Amino acid sequence: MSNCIFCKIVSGDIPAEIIHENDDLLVFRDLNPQAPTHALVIPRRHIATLNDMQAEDAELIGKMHLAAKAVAEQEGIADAGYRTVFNCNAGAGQTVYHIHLHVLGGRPMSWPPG
Ligand code: DGP
Repeated sequence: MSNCIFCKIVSGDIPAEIIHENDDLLVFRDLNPQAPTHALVIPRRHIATLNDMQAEDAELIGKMHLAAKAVAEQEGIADAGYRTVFNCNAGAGQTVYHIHLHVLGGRPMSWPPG
């Protein structure tokens, strides 16, 4: 998608601090971190929201979670604990319409989220 910020990160047109990648996805640090570790796992392929996921995307969603786990281990937050979040649509706080899995850790977290 030509007007999607995260597609531009995938293509290299916008810089990002990439900390993990493979053929299916990228993980980079969030521009506006909400925790000492705050990374975003995104698929290389444009999918706007979780509502747009299809059954054939199940493996991709699984790989995104495996990437979150790998990044948590890499960042040294796996044992202490970390949170993964998909925001879907504006009511949940989604601001970038290319699905992304937030990976947050490095500080205590409360529940429920705001
Ligand atoms: P959400 O609110 O769930 O749609 O989260 C979008 C996140 O994306 C937000 O935490 C800030 C981050 N973000 C937005 N634009 C950029 C960017 O250009 N670069 C990086 N690294 N992060 C961005």
